[in-house]
Amino acid sequence: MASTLFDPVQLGPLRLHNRIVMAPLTRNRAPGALPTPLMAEYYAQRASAGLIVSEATAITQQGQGYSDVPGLYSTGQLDGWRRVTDAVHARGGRIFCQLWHVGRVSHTQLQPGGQPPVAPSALAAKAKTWLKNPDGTGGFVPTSEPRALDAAELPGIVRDFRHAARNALLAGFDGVEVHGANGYLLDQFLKGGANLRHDDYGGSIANRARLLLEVMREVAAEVGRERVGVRLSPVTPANDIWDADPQPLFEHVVRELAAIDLAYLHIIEGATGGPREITDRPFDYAAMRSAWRQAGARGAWMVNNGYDKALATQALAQGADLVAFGKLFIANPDLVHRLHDDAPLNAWDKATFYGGGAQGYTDYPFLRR
Ligand code: 8OZ
Repeated sequence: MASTLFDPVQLGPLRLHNRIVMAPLTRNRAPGALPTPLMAEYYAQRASAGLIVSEATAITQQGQGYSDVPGLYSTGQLDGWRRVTDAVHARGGRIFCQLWHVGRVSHTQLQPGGQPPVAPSALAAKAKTWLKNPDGTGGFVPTSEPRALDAAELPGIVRDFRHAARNALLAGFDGVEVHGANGYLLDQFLKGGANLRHDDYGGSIANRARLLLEVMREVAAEVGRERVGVRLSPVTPANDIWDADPQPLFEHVVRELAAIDLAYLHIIEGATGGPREITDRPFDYAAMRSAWRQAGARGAWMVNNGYDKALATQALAQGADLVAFGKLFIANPDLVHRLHDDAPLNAWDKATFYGGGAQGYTDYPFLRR
């Protein structure tokens, strides 16, 4: 019989209680990039997910692109995350840390020394970042003009990812997910819309995939490949990213990833947080998965974007192993229980997605406690 969303599944060394994943969700409630006790409460409320993937977490200050998103490069940040992971584990949950470098999706105000953000090429993203005003309210502003990274700087970025992965395990995370999606640094290298380089990291598919693959090998070497996943978004237009020919690009990427034998691939289908089908950017996800499996991959195939119970059940029947839910988890801390019982779902409040405090964060009601 086909497995259901509520069947346990093995993920590397971890036994997950179910196949329902809490997707990484940026919430901008970490002032000074420090995780707070309120964040521990928020994640602990959602610990019945088979797996939680943390909100995107900057590997360095250079990797920061928004006000009040957390980092994982200072002892204070590690201490804050330790409270989060302890709270999740106390409720029997599992949590991976999503490791993030935003690349050009940033603002000089957030960068070390007020410098420009870094990118594969000196091309600004027509995208917004979120900055906090002095009065504490927040707002979206255009990203700053980036500078192109020198090839000599890239080994340092790979080391920064590896170092953050080590920090994640020190802070009690069960593993890490590298953020390779949504128009951030690694996706900028992958895709022709942001990468105009003429060196070993630009031009051909193999060259554009090089940085991502170097990061994945180093992170896997640091924490063990069975504790590592990666998030990819072949066709999302998020943060002004695009590629003229994503199918061969991503089939190359997954064939190379198969050799690293990661715990999972996390695939955003369509436009992040938006339509699952993009008519001018068709993409064959089944072919991508076949390329990965045919290259010997044993990990889990995690799908995301706009899933409800019916669509998720169908995805499992068609070979997905895990399904990640985002906005539904914001509004329903007990989403697993509600999906299981076909109970009504709380509606989310968009106005409180980014920034603020407990309201719209830890105050969504449970069906029963
Ligand atoms: C929404 C707002 C800010 C950041 C992503 C980390 O899209 C994000 C993000 C989403 O992956």
